[in-house]
Amino acid sequence: MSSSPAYNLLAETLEKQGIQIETVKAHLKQQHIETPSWGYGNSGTRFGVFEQPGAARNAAERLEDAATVHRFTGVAPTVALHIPWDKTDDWEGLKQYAADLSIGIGAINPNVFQDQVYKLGSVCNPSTEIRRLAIDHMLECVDIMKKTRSDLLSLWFADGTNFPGQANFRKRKQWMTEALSEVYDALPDATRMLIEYKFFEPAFYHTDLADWGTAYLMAMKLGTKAQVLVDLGHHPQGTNIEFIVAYLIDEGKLGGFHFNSRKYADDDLTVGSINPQELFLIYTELVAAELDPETETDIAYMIDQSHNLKPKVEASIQSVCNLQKAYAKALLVDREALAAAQDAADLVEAESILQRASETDVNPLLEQVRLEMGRDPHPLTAYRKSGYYEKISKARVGGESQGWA
Ligand code: PSV
Ligand code: MN
Repeated sequence: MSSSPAYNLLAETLEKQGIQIETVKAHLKQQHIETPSWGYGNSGTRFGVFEQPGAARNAAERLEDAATVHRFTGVAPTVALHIPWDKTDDWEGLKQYAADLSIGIGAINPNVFQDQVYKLGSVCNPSTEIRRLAIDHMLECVDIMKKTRSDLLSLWFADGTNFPGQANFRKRKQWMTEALSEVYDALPDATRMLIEYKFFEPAFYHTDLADWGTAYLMAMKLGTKAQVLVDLGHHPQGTNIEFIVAYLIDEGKLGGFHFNSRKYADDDLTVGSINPQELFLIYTELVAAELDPETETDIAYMIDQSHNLKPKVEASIQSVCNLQKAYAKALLVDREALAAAQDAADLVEAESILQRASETDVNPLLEQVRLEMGRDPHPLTAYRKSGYYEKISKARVGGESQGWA
């Protein structure tokens, strides 16, 4: 297969640095990024929802969009579902439709935050009946995992309080533990529960699972099938997320990611758009673990973005490409030289090694990888030319929208 002069030059430069380009490409070809079904339907903020032409109205249309993102990128072969937004009476049919579209169903996300009954919380609600409803919904999702052959139950709770004195923190911690234990015990073999934390919102005084420590504690109590999920939008300003990532990996408790980007809080901006350096540093830790034969990891790489304003499929393709870029750069870090600089306490050299990798233009490399995978080297341009957006804009008119909006 022919390659561009830019790629040849890059390959030559990297080989001189002792970096095996074929190994780097092999890693990039097996990258797996899951896109969220809720990124394809209409969504908005609490101030309003702006409808988009062609927005997916139901689970089947969301699968079609996810499959389109995979078709153009080659590295997004699964889609996460949110229940009840993606609920259907025919799980077998939906699973088959996904297979027909050459994608698979990924994580199942229960929704215990939107129904009116959850106004004061779900598993930490003061009402025994509402706590039961929330647990039963999660058990229903375990059943959906069985029907769709999903191996991930991804949990996020909006539970928290808004006023001092509103509730008893310790009681709520015990309710959370009881609920998670019951669901954990129902998990099928070879599946995992991912526990997502978020430091605030929708509650503003306290949140029951506010940080990696509280999520980790629950995962520890439950057992090996429970791990922590890191959503990049769920930390206070300035948090060193790459450090959290390294810590969780070292404890065997990093189960998954929700990628997005943020300026202020949980903004759902395009991953890599605000702080690409942070994303690179996170990937640097992930690749370090991937390359270490002593470290075992099983990390689900998922995007969690609701594209309120950007055309949804385009925004997803753009996000996937940004993740490829961050991963590629992290694969170019000279690990041996970095370890030597760290051992010698050569701070300037250590930082320069990271900078060299992060400043490398990896576009020619990614274009070559896509060509070798039988894809167009420029996914976004190819998608825009494909006529898919025009087709869905015409076809998806009227009808009930099932989901956020
Ligand atoms: C909450 O902010 C969150 O990050 C959770 O993952 C939800 O499931 C998702 O967003 C969708 O609203
Ligand atoms: Mn999330």
